[in-house]
Amino acid sequence: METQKKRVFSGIQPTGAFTLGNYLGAVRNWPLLQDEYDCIYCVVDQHAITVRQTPADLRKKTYEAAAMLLASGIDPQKSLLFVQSHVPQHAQLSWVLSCNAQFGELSRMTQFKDKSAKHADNINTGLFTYPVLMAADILLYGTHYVPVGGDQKQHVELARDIAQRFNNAYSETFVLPEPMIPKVGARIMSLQEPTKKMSKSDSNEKSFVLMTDSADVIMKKFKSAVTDSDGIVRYDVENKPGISNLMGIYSVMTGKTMADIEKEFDGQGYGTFKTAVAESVITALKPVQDEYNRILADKAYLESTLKDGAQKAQYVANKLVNKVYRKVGFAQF
Ligand code: ATP
Ligand code: LTN
Repeated sequence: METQKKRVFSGIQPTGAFTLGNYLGAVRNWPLLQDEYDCIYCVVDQHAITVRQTPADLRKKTYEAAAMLLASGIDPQKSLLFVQSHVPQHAQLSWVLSCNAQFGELSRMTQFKDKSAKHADNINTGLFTYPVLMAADILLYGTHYVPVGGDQKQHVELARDIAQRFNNAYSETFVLPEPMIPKVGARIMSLQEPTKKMSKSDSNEKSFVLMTDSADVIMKKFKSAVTDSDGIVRYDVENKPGISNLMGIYSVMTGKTMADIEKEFDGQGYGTFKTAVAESVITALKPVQDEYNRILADKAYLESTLKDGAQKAQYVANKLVNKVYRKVGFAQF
């Protein structure tokens, strides 16, 4: 008998071009799971409006995000790819889950604290209940594993807590999800302040590499990356955060271990090392960028892929929402 594949679900916000952090921490790993797992990937536009967006821009970025996921290797024959707002069951389940999530636990979420400090003029309730919608995304599809960067671990654990609480209150309904975090690349740091996470919303453009940056720009950004003054390529996150971050990037790109990298650049200056890191990134991104430009130009293909994905997702999600509605006691005719 064929055993059923385990479910994988992940999402990314269409809030701008993806950074190298998004790629190495999350997106790059998603296609690698397609054969072993039953994968669902989602462009989470409803999450994006927790921060003020320009409507025309959000629409454009939604297409761009989907094109970048396809260009990175997500194959719609193997995985489902769709836009969150096209599957209304996410918002439906989110309401029920919000009645099973505690104010206190949401108040402890690091991302909420960070984002409300950053957007002090717009601390809307959506920003606060963001992790509940994320729990709905995950729990709707009976997800076992959620491939994300290290910063999202807390949110996946919260989804698990909410699921367990619901199961205890109403009987077994949700699968308890687990985060799937890469060993290397889970937390790519800013190139300018290597103790801070690389983030696309950073005001200093030199702090991040975008997946759409040209080879010249990537080279320049790596060359101006902040390091230290001892001139030795050695992995030591505490004392050499800049060099260690570059080594992490180079390690994911080349598959080399930290020891290999230390040996390779023994006795050489940071200039040579930075050039090698930049080249490894340029080489890895080139085919993705070419494919991205090709797919983005083919709007009909993009739309039909997303439409098909949404239809299939709705079918799965609808069954779960019906089940949840029944369990909580909503009258159904
Ligand atoms: P922002 O920086 O604007 O808050 P973001 O870059 O974190 O947004 P998301 O859409 O929230 O973008 O994240 C998508 C995925 O990328 C998540 O799985 C997240 O964990 C991962 N990710 C984001 N930044 C990094 C990073 N610096 N290193 C590793 N993974 C990251
Ligand atoms: N919160 C995530 C994006 C996200 C997500 C999800 C990730 C929304 N829903 C479901 C995994 C599963 C973020 O900020 N990176």
